[in-house]
Amino acid sequence: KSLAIVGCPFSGGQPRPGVDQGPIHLVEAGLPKQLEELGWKVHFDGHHMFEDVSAAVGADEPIGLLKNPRRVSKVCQSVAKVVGDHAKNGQLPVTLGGDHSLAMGTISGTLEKYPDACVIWVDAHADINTAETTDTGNIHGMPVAFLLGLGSKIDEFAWVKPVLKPHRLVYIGLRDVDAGEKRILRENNIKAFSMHEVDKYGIGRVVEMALDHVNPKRDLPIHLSFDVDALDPTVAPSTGTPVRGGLTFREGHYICESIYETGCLVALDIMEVNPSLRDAESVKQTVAVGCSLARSALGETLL
Ligand code: DIR
Ligand code: MN
Ligand code: MN
Ligand code: MN
Repeated sequence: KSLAIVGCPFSGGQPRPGVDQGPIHLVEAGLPKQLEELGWKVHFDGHHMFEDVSAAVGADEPIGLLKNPRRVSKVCQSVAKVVGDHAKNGQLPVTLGGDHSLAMGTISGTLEKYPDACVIWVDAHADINTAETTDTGNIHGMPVAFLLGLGSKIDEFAWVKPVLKPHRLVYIGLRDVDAGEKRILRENNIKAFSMHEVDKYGIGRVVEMALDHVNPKRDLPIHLSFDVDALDPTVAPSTGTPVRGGLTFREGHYICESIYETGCLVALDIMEVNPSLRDAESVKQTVAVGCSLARSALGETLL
């Protein structure tokens, strides 16, 4: 039972500074030790600072609408390698963001080691805009589209292979989905449980239905990518794009606990904690929630 914490202080997929400090706060709050106490052998060889990337990239003018495209691409490529290598060494990668564009890297890395893995994406947003549909140009709203191979091909992102199949992806927690994204979800038959379904069926049934869709026999590896903005802003206030009407504290943790119970988890992302937003108490609360979500996904139980 061995895991590797991959700290990714990176904010280039969105405009708000501070999300790069998320992983530093999560580690300083004691996450490595907390995971050790759950019985894991924890490898943490420091945060990945990406200095070589920033130096190599220079000014990084937009490509079409996409902002910071070269930095995002190079950082994600390096994250893919780190995550893939840890997975191949038998260490479950726990990636701490940083903004959610990083999942382009983490999921590429996971699928290299486990080509039949499925992805459970917990988020207020679908993060499935293409170069054509994006309103903001922020790449943290686009990683899923890259992984599915949707949208026009951009040379800079040629390393991202369309490794993810639409039927191996499921969403939980959506409530702020752009019009173009809704069309993409529909056209590609992608299963999504929005907050409407969470209200209607309860989180227990939603997780069961989500697993039935991507992992019917409970025998496929699972990559859980958790954007803390899936939680209600009263639960996780310090994040860049909060949306009201989100998951409760327990609903978020229930998702993590039930995925751990499948025994299929092979990679975990905790993304979009931004310690420079809101007051000190909110920051403390959001960092603590990031840590407790990770613990729940890695075996902490209530009894
Ligand atoms: C919006 C917001 N759909 C975009 N996305 C966010 O920028 O494409 N993702 N906030 O986390
Ligand atoms: Mn490492
Ligand atoms: Mn996200
Ligand atoms: Mn989000």
